Amino acid sequence: PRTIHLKDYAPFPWTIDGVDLTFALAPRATRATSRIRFRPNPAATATGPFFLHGEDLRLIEARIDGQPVTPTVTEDGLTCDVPPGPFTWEAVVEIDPESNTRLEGLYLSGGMYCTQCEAEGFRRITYYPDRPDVMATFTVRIESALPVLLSNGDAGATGPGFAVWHDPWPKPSYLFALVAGDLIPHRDTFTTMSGREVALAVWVRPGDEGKCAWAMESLKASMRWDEDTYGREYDLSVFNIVAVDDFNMGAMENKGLNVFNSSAVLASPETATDANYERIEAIVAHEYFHNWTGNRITCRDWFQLSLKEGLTVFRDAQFTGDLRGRGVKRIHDAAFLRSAQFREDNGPLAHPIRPESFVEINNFYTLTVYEKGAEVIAMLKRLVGDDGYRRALDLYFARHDGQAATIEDWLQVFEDATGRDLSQFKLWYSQAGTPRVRVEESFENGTYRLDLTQTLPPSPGQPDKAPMVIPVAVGLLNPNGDEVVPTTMLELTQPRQSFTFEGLATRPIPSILRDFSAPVILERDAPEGEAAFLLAHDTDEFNRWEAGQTLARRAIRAALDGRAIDPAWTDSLRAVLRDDALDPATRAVLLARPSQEETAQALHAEGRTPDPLAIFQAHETVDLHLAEGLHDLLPGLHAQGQVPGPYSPDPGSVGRRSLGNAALSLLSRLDGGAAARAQFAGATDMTQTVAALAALLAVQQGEAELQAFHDRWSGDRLVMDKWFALQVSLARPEAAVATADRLTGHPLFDWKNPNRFRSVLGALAGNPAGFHDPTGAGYRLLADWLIKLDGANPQSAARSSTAFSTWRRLDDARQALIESELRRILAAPGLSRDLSEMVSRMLG
Ligand code: BAL
Ligand code: ZN
Repeated sequence: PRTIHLKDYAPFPWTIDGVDLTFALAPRATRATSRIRFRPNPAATATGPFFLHGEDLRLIEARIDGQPVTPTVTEDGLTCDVPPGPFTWEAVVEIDPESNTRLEGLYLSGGMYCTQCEAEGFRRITYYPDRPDVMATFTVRIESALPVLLSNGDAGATGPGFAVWHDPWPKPSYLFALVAGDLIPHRDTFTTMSGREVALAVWVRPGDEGKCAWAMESLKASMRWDEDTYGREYDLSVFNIVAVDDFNMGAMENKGLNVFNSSAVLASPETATDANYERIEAIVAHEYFHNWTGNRITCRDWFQLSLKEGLTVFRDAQFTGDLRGRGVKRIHDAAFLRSAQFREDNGPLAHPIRPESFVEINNFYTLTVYEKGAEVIAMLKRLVGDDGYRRALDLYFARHDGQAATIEDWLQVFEDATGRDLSQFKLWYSQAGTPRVRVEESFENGTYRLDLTQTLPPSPGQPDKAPMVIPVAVGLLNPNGDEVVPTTMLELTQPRQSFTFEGLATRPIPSILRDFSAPVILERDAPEGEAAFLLAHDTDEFNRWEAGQTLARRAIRAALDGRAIDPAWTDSLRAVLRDDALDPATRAVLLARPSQEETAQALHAEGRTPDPLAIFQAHETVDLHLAEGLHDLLPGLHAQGQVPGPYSPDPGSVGRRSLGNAALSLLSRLDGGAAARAQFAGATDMTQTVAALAALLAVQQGEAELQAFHDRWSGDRLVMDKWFALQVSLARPEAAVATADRLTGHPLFDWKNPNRFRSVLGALAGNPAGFHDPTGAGYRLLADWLIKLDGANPQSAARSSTAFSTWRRLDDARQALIESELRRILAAPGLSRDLSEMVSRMLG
């Protein structure tokens, strides 16, 4: 397969004045007729043959300016002789949605037609220059007897058996969408800031119509927020969301017609947890925000993916922070980044936010492009300030509306709006890996000095790195707990740099990297007692939590090394947990300890070989220690989670339940599961049910509850995903592989459904001690399933293969076992470009 390089970018030699598409839908033979008006692109730097992408299409006929032509058709497209001036291209192709198990292009899910075109699915629908810098207006006619026929833009003519849609906004093909089916709408309206009324609808399969209200609320909140916060108004008369059961991603921002994985839409108190409600709210917002950051301004090429994804993740995080509390949102995001994106950085899949090359772009929809991409924007905002950020964004929308832009364009608006030179900052986009910042300090004659040293470890293809711009937010506290120096932004730009604070009466206690001001690893030998002090006194919510994490890390390390755990941890936690002035959500995150993955990374960084089983056992020891140390508080904290009245996903109620359930999970380590069993029996919503079941499974209880859950919910697809996932992710190390293997034989295990596949095989990868079973049985099971899934859905198979990505940090025996599985996958006949690129990169 061919490698695509950023440096080879060249504009398409033609531009498009308009696209007309007609679809005659049929499960095995859909006819797509295209009529595309091309003219030479005045901005083209070179001419070339007229090449249109196309895959798995049957070309019936083609015409240029009405005359039949015979293009040269290859596996990935066609070429054709064309006139030198403007011309109209027409083609009729036949496609087979029913056999499309890749879920890219036009396919059938549960009897409905739907599409997924990002990144390169449109070429499976018709011949087209399927690249994001070719933008055009589309008119779409759908012919089908199905009752609901949807496409992008505003509705046009409609009649028995057909509907026409016109999208007035030029867009790249990856934002095209079509949906046809027997669907029920949940409708509402939204009046925009300039007084235009927009018809909103969430479309679902019959039976799901009672589960749409939350997605609709989230949509309206997003539309209002983007007006209030960024001055961005919606620009069509309709906005449709459709829920689809079989979907590779979470959702897709097609212009005016967002298509969603049903797990990111459907919610009712009985079937969805608080976490599901929060995820729906965030994804609805994310896709809606793409209307400006992604659709109105799109990407010049796929190397610029973070231009829209990093920015849109940043925007959805701001939105969630505004609605649900900034501190806790920041803590959740940082914890996620550390365990998931730092993990990506910790092995052969490490790559820059803007990669230089790829074989299959689907493999770069990664945590680095998305989450680290958002962190980089958060740093930019810290460096230029809130006003500078707003000016830069206003300029970005004004200057680039209607364009396909680059990271250079993005940074240029910041330079122009703020006068700041961002040439060094730009390294965040090109250098891979997680920087480490070492902190040393001294205090003399009233002057406190911080010496910061930055290093960036080598990553694939990048042995040597240049120093980055790292904003380090610091505050200083007096030993009595008062803040003597409020949060100050230090800008680390050199390999080593000193910062001084003068005129201090006593040696201060530093609070460093407040609000997780940069996505780095801080290295510091903190004096005894400092973390406990900060846990009690820090005014920064993130660093207060971080102090608790530092104590938890020490406890885990003591357990790993067979030492006694310092009681200072539970002692200082007791004080904050008893503080009723502290909101429950904050207290809940204080009860969570670092993930097993974080512990593995920390050991690896010290040159030790992480043993997944030993790490699991150490975390178990620490959980038991925490439960015992807090035993008298746990029933009271658990009781706070019983929120009276009907279920509501408001932040206050969610916070209370998260505290109650964090306490329940510890309590079950002491009471044999009694409280969890009682909660399960009395629960009236899915949050309380799942928390109780999880608490039971974590202590090897809950057989009867698992069966009851199955019997109650076997008809609900999304709820059953939880049933599958819980058992696998909470299985004891020695039982996890067998559990996963057994569940793949369950009659409801539909492996071609990405959600269901992940609920078993993804959950196995999420149970490190189980997956890394020393016999290699977990590796074998996953490899078998990846090979099988690859034949049907390469994109999902490639994504699931990341379970192996940290293999090089394991012991020799495990490395040998994984290497032989990776080689077995690579040798599988007919392996996809997607999976072969991933496995090749992992083998290095
Ligand atoms: N653009 C792919 C799905 C998402 O990031 O919204
Ligand atoms: Zn996105």
